[in-house]
Amino acid sequence: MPRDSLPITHKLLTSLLNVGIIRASKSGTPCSSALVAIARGQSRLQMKTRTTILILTIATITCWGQTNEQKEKEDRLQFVFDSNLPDDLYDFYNQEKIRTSYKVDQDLNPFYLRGDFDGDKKIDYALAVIESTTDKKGILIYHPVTKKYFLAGAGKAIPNGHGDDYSWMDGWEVSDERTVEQGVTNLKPPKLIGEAILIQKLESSSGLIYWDGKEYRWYQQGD
Ligand SMILES: [Ca+2]
Repeated sequence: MPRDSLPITHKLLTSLLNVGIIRASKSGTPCSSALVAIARGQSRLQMKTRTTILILTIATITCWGQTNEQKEKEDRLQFVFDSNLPDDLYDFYNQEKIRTSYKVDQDLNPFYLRGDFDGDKKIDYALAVIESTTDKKGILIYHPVTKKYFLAGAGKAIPNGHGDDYSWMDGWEVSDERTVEQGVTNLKPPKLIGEAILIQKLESSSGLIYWDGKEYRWYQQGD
């Protein structure tokens, strides 16, 4: 078996379970119960990737009739987003308290960024999210080394920022600036420790979200 096939299989199956494409009902059909067991790592079956894909296809077709058209569409979209998350970010986001509190913002492209935001030379992630209870948009920044996460927007206002809802945001990227120029306010530009995240409202304003050693802060750039 290829070295990576089991973790990938596990991730795919967990995604399907999470979005309800495969249903683990109490009575359980033979296909669903077997898949649930495999997904939870309890099965001793040594399945090859091709076999898994075949079973997934059959299970998807078999279970498809259980959902209505709208639900199918949402589940499929969620599955696509889940499947495209890097493993570290996927494991973080799939913690129940995170997943139930924040939806992935599917209106933003890309929907996550990777960079060294805290300057420790290890990869961090920023995920575009919507706070489930308020529909406020923002960013969830995750440091895999310490397993800590930080919010900007989505219900949390960071220092010098634009409030706790980034619904106006329509573009973002990892900034390539190493030295920050004076912005439109009197605030002195920060000395960057890590990579900053450039947030834009297209043809309008822009700002940087940067790590100051303790927390993330905003620095306004354009109007
Ligand atoms: Ca880092």
